[in-house]
Amino acid sequence: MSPILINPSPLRNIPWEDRPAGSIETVWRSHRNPIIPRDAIPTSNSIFNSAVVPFKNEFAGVFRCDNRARTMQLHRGFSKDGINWNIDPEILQFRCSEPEIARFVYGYDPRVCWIEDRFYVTWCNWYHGPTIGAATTTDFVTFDQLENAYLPFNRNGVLFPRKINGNFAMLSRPSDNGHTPFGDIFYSESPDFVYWGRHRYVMGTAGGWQSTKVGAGPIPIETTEGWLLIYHGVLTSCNGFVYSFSAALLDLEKPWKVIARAEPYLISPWMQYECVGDVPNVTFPCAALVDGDTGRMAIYYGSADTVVCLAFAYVQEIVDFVKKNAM
Ligand code: BMA
Repeated sequence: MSPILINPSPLRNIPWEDRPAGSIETVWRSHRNPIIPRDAIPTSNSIFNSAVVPFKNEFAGVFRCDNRARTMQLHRGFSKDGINWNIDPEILQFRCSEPEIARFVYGYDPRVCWIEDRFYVTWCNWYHGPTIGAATTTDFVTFDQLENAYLPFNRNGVLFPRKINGNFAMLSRPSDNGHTPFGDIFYSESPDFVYWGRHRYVMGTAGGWQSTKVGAGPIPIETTEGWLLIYHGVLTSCNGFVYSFSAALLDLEKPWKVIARAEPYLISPWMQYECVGDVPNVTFPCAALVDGDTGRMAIYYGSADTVVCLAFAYVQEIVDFVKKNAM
């Protein structure tokens, strides 16, 4: 049992590769990267920034598939091993009784979070601009769309996996209508998943790799040291944005209080598949699986807005990294 995890669930079939001999990295990449190619379904231009969860002793997920008209769509997918994925070529359909919300224009960067008795999917959803869309599912067959969480413009809506102060809790990144040259992480609560409030500032930009904007990544992981948040940060180079990721620890009951935050990145675009693609120099994590018995983590991230990749780590080692390298 990993002593640091709170309420750990075993996940014996978590995808895993040992750290390569001689590696000094806290997070190391799969030698099978990219694990999902851009053309895994016949209509796709690219498949990236996607979310996976354990499901019925196997795995399921919601995938960002930009099609060959370059419309950003969501698709569901299933996998026995978390590495080889069958992505449904049909666009994911939502049930929604509210016509104002039901009109789907585009969706991207999904996250999936189990809370109490169902999965909640959040994504960047068009409603007169980007905002946070939401839906529930129990079976990855029927998806019931909920009210959008916020007004436009917002992105990177990431739920906590349990209620906090009796409320649903979500991180988000208020933005603009375009490629947003700014961005801080905020926290909000809701008693009913309709009305969101108690908005709190969590953290903003810092130096270097996270100097332009930051946004939450996978669902935070509850540890005895605080919520372990993996988040992306953006640097503006003379040649455009560079997306890296690292981690922070947030207070368990007041998650807007940052306990520690790493100064260096954990992963930055180094590999060819991260540096070359539709948008060069992007590593963008949207999901992490954790095995409660060993503390092993499998982090899913989009590379260069083109393909899905996998990296591995130990929860304890990322927590140690954040504390040792806190800014
Ligand atoms: C952000 C989002 C992400 C994307 C990133 C880099 O604004 O659109 O989906 O990975 O830009 O293009």
